[in-house]
Amino acid sequence: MIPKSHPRYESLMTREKIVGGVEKGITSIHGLIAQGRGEAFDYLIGEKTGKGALHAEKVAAALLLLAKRPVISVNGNVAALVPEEIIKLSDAVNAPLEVNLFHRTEERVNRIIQHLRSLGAKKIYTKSNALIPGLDHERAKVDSEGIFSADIVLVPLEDGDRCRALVEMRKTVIAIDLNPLSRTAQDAHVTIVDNIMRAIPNISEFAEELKRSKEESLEKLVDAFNNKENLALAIDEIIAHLQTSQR
Ligand code: PTJ
Repeated sequence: MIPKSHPRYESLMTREKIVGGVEKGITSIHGLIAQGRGEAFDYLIGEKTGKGALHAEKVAAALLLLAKRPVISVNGNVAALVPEEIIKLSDAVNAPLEVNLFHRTEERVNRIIQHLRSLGAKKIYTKSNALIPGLDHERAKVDSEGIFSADIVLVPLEDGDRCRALVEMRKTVIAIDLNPLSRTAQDAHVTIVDNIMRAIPNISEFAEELKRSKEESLEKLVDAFNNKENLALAIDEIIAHLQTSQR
């Protein structure tokens, strides 16, 4: 039992969620390593949503609202860390979920689907009847009506090459990745350098706010966004945070 008064309470509770995910068989053991890597970057950004990340979250909400066939990709870490929040976002922007795993086993896919359904997920693409071209690992397996034919895909905590393959399929890719230097972060159209625990609720909040906006103003927001500049801002924010942390 972690006391609420512990100075690292939130971070430790997040760890508990990931460990719980592994114990329930929804998160891969490699997910623990990914979480550790994420934590290190979160430390560098000051464990808060920076200006650039907030801006990317708003643009992501606009893109999801504008999309004709948006899909939210879910892996074992996402299912353990933010299951309710991802379902709420799915409802807010009308984007079905699809489980897509790097360390894929049919058992884990089914457990994640059951977990999401038990928490109220309405629309989940569950077939694996199509392949993303150019990928020779398990992440290539997708639903022909889901990720395969989506126009916009939200990919939180990616491992790299699927993001590029989706971009090559001419899809618009929104990534959530605490590492601004990762291949995913560099290849996506909109990269949110933030912890998924903060990013998903923020995107949902922006979606609720932007729902009332005209399509043209959403398009304006999207067109004005430059991912390279925003990634450079994320790195500047890390440097600024490190400089102010020096004693
Ligand atoms: O469930 P599976 O089989 O699909 O596997 C999922 C993981 C995440 C294990 C797999 O995709 C993987 O190995 O990913 P990587 O290569 O470790 O990359 C994960 C990226 O997400 C890294 O750049 C981390 O910094 C970042 N990351 C980790 N935790 C978080 C995060 N970004 C945002 N929020 C986090 N909580």
